[in-house]
Amino acid sequence: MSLSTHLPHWGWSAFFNAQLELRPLKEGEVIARIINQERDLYRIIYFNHEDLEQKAVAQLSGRFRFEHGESQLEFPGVGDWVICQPHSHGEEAIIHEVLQRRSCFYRKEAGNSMRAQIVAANIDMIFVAMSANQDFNLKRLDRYMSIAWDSGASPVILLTKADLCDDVEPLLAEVETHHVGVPVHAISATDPESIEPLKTYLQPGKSVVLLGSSGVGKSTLGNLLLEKEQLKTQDIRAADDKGKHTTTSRSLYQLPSGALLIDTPGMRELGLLDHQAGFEDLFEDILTLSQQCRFGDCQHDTEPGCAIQAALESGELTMERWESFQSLDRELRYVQRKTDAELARQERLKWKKIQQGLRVRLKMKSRGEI
Ligand SMILES: Nc1nc2c(ncn2[C@@H]2O[C@H](COP(=O)(O)OP(=O)(O)OP(=O)(O)O)[C@@H](O)[C@H]2O)c(=O)[nH]1
Ligand SMILES: [Mg+2]
Ligand SMILES: [Zn+2]
Repeated sequence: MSLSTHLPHWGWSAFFNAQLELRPLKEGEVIARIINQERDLYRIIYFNHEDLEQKAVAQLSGRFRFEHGESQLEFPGVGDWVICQPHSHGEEAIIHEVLQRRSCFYRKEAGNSMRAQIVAANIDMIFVAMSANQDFNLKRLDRYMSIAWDSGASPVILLTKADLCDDVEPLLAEVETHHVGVPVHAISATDPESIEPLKTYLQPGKSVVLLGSSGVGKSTLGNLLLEKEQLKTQDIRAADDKGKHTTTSRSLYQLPSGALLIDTPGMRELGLLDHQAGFEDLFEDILTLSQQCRFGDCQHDTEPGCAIQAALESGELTMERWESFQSLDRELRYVQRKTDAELARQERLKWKKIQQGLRVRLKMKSRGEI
């Protein structure tokens, strides 16, 4: 079966094509890309037998759920390429397989440490957005940058709302020295020219994801790049309401430039990462103190030169505060360990599956079956 020549416009590449040698399409199956996800409902794009672009609502097959029920990271997310089977009328489909990802990032669920969920898959570039107003915070940027580096895609830092900052130059310089080699741009929705430099990243078939805290202007930028008001943005009146975020699900859009853009909801939705962020801000004094301990791996117990013990003695740090830090810290470490173990297990499973596939192929080859 020959594939649609339009697939590369949605980001299809040789990397995915090669996977079809191991798992060829069966009768009636098509290649599709996930363009939106809301819980277990997926919206997909594919090309029908007349090679026309078709959107459909898709669900995972029972067999897929059964086989991958334990490992959330194997479930599809926005940007994933899947093998699916459309129903006869074409507007609904069943997802059978998720192709191996070239890059991805996931969120850990706060309440349930064993669960992690794909935020965006198969992305080439991450626009890490942080506003240049009073919300500017280098530590938070660091956290987003570590998600970005882990994903396998290349980050670009955007200082948004530059119009709300008297002088953006010092911030630019600070970010540049902190993240050497990462492109940094100051942009403002009120100044279309500030968006122009971003267009060099928006090459046809390349996928870009917008990442950053709620309210930094991701969807506003998305609309400017889409050249139309397609994404819902926060009401001006609601701008002080930090409790809610405007974008509630992740979606992929085709830009006029031919690039693909994924908009994501803000930080709160990023689960545990957010908790850790809040934690670090909450106990900034203690984290600063602990950097002053003589030994880098100080347990803040009986070590000589411990800045925490000294602060407890002098009264600078109360015992109550130190204890609440310790209990939260223990909890977070525990959650982190559990999640890491689960992720490692899923990674091993994935490689096992790939190896098994190869073994089957070799066997078939030796028997002259392929
Ligand atoms: N002054 C100024 N306001 C901006 C700019 N960009 C966005 N805003 C405003 O900031 C608010 C939040 O913008 P959104 O685009 O909805 O933010 P978001 O990052 O998509 O937020 P979530 O969807 O909640 O994650 C809106 O009221 C925008 O009008 C900018 O460059 N300058
Ligand atoms: Mg938004
Ligand atoms: Zn110490």
